[in-house]
Amino acid sequence: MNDIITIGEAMIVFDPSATGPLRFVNSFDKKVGGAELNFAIGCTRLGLKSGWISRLGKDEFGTHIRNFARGEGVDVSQVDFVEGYPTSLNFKEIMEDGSVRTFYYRDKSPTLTLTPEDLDESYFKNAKVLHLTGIYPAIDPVNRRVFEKAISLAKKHGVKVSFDPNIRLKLWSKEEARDYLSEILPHVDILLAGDEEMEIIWGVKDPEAIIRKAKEIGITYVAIKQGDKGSVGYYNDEVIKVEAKKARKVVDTVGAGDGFNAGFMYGVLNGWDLKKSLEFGNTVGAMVVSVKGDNEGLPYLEDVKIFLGEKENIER
Ligand code: KDG
Repeated sequence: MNDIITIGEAMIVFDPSATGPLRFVNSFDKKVGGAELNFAIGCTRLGLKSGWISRLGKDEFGTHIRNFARGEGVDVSQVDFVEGYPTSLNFKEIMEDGSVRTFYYRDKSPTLTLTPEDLDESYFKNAKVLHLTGIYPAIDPVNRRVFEKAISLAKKHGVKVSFDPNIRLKLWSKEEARDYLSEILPHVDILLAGDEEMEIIWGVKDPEAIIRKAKEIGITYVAIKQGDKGSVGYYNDEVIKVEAKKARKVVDTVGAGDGFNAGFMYGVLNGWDLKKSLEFGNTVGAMVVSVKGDNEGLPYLEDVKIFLGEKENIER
C-alpha cells in the first residue's frame, strides 16, 4: 500500500555551473526534476511510501530518470517508456540571490501518451492520498482526461485528493489556469497552494479569504504558502499562521513548494496537529532552498532533526 501516489512529468534538469544569465553559462550538471516526482521523493525520504505514475521517452534520459526515482525508493511500477516522444528537458538560469528562470524543452511530452485507460484502478484503491498539481493538466489539454479520471478513481475508493496549483505561466495563460483549476478545486480534499496562485484562480490573496472560499466548497485541509512570510493553515475550523523557518542560505528556490508539501503531508498522514504539520512543512521548504537542484535538498527525517537542533550533528 502506498501512502501517496502522484501523476506527472519528470524531466532532465540542466543546472548551470555558474550563476548569471544563461547565455553566458558554458556548462551544466545533469539532474532530475518535476514537481510531482520531487514531492514523491520528498515523502519517501521522510519515510512515507510513494508511487509515481508517468511516461518517459525511450531514451537515455528516460532511463536515467526512472533509475533515479527507483533509487530514491519511489515505486515506478506505473512508469513506462514510449517511442517517438523524447524525455523533456529543462535548463535553469540561477542568479546570485538564488532566483531562477526555467527554459523548457517539453513540447512533445511523453506524458501525452498516457491515457485514462492506462490508470490501474487497484493502484488507486491501495493508496491513502492522490497528489496532483496544475503542471500536468497545463502541459496539454489531452492530459486533463487522465487527470479527471484519476480524481474519479480516488473519489470512488475514498482516497484523499491533494492538490497544488503550481501555476507555470510558461505552460498556460492565467485565464486558462483560472478556468480549469476553479473547476477542479471542488474535488480537492487537501489544498497546498501559494497565495499568489490563489489570487489567479479565485481573485483573492489574503489567506483568510482563501480559506473562507475553500471551506465553502468543502476542502478539508488548507495550507497557504507565503514564502518567507511563512504559511497559514486550516483544518477542523481552526486557522493557524506559522512563521517561516530561516534557510541557512538561499542558493536555489526551485522545489521549495514541493518540499513544503512533502513535510505537511508527512504531518497529516502521521496524525499531527495543524500547527506541527505547518511548521514541519516550512522547515522542509527552508532546507530545500539551501541546496542546488530541484530535489537534492529534500531532507531525510534525520536531517530535519539535525537542522532543528534536536539531534547532534557529528561531523568527524
Ligand atoms: O516545483 C519544482 C518544479 O517546478 C521543477 O522541478 C520542474 O516540474 C517542473 C516544472 O514543470 O517546472
